[in-house]
Amino acid sequence: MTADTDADLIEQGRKLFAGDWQFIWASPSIETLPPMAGVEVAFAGRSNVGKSSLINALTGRNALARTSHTPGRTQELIFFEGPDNMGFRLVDMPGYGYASAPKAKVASWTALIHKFLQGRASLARVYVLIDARHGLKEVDLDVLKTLDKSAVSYQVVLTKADQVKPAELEQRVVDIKAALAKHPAAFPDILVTSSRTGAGMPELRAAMARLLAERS
Ligand SMILES: Nc1nc2c(ncn2[C@@H]2O[C@H](COP(=O)(O)OP(=O)(O)O)[C@@H](O)[C@H]2O)c(=O)[nH]1
Ligand SMILES: [Mg+2]
Repeated sequence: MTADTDADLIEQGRKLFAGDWQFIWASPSIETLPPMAGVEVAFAGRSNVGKSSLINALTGRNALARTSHTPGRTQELIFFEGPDNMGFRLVDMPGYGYASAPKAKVASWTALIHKFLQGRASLARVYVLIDARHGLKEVDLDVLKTLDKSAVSYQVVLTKADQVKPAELEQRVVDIKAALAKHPAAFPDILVTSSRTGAGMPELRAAMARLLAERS
């Protein structure tokens, strides 16, 4: 890729998120999902990893996706749509791996997530968010395995990069890349972001602009 295409994609990504994003649908179950349409990109990750904050940072709307200090509060698939009926949606997935949740609840979230990942033709990509302070955990690896079995391409996005020293961040990226080598369906590259500082947002928007261009 040339520097020019890079700059073009960054600009396309900026435009994609410059307009007014809206909440369109919340679904607590697989039966109540919105009809499949357009191109959907989902954000998955452990509770509290920063999914909602990332969606807010991407769209430039501080309160579009609700953020919470109480892990595990979002138990629905939440759909957001971009402006001008461009047919592009973001999906905030229910967080997994919430340690103190009752077992039955964990099982029902897991079933919902797995069903969604496996049966959604409009779903073009899943971004798996990983906390830069903690790296990959056992529950994350389970989700990667599920994604390997689904037809959806996925990529790891490190969150909260502002909380980690540069050397530690570099090591985390190396470790995760090594782990991803065992997951051929995963993008080998990792996006490093911070919703707090905005780091990595132009690149993540550009990645979605490229995906949209490939899909349409
Ligand atoms: N320092 C820092 N904190 C963050 C960042 N992103 C999210 N957080 C905090 O992490 C907590 C959980 O974020 P939230 O977006 O609700 O996570 P979710 O459960 O995955 O949706 C909140 O207290 C956020 O303020 C970030 O980039 N940097
Ligand atoms: Mg959330």
